Parts: sequence; C-alpha cells; structure tokens
Amino acid sequence: MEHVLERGELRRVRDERGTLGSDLADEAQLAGHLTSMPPRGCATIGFVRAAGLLVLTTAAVAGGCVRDPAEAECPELGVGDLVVTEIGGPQTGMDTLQPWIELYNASGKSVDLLGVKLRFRRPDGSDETDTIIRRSLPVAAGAYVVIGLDDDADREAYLDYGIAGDFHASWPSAAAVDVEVCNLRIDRAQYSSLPRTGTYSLGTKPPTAEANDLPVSWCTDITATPGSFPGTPQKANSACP
Ligand SMILES: [Ca+2]
Repeated sequence: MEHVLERGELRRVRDERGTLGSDLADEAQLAGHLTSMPPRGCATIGFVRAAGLLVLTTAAVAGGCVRDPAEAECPELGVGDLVVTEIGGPQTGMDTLQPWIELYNASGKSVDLLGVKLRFRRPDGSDETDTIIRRSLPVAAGAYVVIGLDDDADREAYLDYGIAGDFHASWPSAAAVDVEVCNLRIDRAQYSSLPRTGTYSLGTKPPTAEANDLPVSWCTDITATPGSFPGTPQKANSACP
C-alpha cells in the first residue's frame, strides 16, 4: 500500500510493519505540522482524501488579499452585548468629516473589541465590505465607541478606531450592518438612507439590539457640534421626537 501526494510534494511509503494504525498516526502528525506552519499570504493549506490518495491542497482566498489575515480573536460577547446606536454618513458641504458607526456596550462589563467584525452589505447584494478591529479597543460598560472611515493612526477626535485600512469602498448609502464575534452575529442594524446633515440615531434608552431592529426607533439628529461631527458621537443619543 502506498500513498502518493499530489505534485510530488510529499511522498510516503508504508513502513515494514505496515499497520493501518501507523498510517493514521503519520497522517495526523503530518497534518499537525502543516497546520502549525506560518500563514503564507492568502493561501490556505488542507488535505483531501481522493481515490485512496492523500492530497495536499492549496487554495487562494477569493478577492485578493490586501492585508495580512488577523488572528482569530474572540471577545467574550454574546447576542445583544454590542448595539449599533448611531450612523454618521457623508455630510453635505463638509467633505472633511469622516463617516462612522457607533456601538454601545450593553454587556454590563468592560470589554476589548479586538477581533470584532463589522460587515456592511448593500441591500441589493451588489457589494459587501468586511472590516475587523485589529488592535486593542477597550470599552467600558455602558459606554459608546465610534468606528469610522479614517486612518486609525491619524483619526479624527470623534473616532475611537479607524477602519480605512480595511474599507476600500465608499460609505454605503443603504446597508445592513452586522456586528460579529468569531462568526457569531451579535447585532444587526439596517438603514435605507442616511441624512446628509446630521446622523441616523437610535432614540431608545437604554439602547438594545431588539429596539434597533425597528425603523420607528430611529430618527435624524441634527445637533451641531462646532468643529466636529453633528449628532452625538461617543455619547448617549438624544431621544427621538
Ligand atoms: Ca451617540
């Protein structure tokens, strides 16, 4: 019995004892070695067993690879622990202001958002933009954090984190935004349009993941803040009229 690996990359011949148990142990050892290898850009490595052959496979991730994949970080957050509370879109006549999305920490504890994903999907399915928080971003219980389309290292004062490194698209004028922790969706907010003056703001107190599912819970906040973004970035929202 002989296993031949595709492309001649690896070849293994059964030892003289030739027990099945020996084969499986070798296979597991080999697989363990390969999965412990450092990442090779965007390639993934895996095994498939086909026609009695153990085949080493590599596959490129679709869509190219702009940045190195982030390590899987899984903050201890469950459904409803983060709530989308406010969205600031592009502002008429104020091109220097950067769009953003605000989250409320409803978990009752201080959390670090390193590893949290925000996925923006346009309603017609034409585009999806996935972003991930790539550094430590502590948020106190009951506090608000603002993530915006700016360079993280040189972000505006109304932003706590900049996602420009991941966000290679214009800010969507309509979208569903998913907040995810290691493939668990903990909140979703949807909007069909954004105000060109002011923000799209959740008016319920306290903010909850249930309330922000309802369009009636939201309104436009045109509160002006000299030298900054309108609305209430990093602060509790105003009640809706
Ligand atoms: Ca706010």
